[in-house]
Amino acid sequence: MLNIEDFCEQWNKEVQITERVLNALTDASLKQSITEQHRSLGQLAWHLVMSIQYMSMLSLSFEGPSREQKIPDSASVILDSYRGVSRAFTDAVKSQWTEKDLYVSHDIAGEAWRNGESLQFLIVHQAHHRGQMTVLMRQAGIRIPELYGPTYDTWIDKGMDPLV
Ligand code: NI
Repeated sequence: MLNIEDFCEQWNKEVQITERVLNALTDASLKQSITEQHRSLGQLAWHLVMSIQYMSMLSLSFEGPSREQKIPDSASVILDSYRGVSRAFTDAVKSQWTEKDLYVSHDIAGEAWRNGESLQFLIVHQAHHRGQMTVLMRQAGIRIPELYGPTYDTWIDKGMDPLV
């Protein structure tokens, strides 16, 4: 990421997609997992909230849930937390950084990462976990909203045969 405006534009689109996914969750669905050893839908959803909060490691100051906070068992609480932390983070990037800050490095898990790389990682990492979530959502019998295009459910809505 070489430009704060470009990041915010892309990030805001990604946030909207994530909000659609989180908005589709039900409280009962949060327990859905492939096996008990794997992360549940609720754990993955909360991981997306906390991965934004983790960006405070990049010398950004913004409000978000504490790491000690228990994972909420309410889908609407997770959505509200996501909305709050994603907006606070975006405001912090816009108001606390200039383009030069994108080249500043921070130690992330023992490696030096430029902030621009961390922003790119945030987007890709979120998309990765969102993909995992949609599989669990399907298993939980939830309608899948449109992410990057139609899903099985929205093809049906449009009176089309879902593509295979
Ligand atoms: Ni992760």
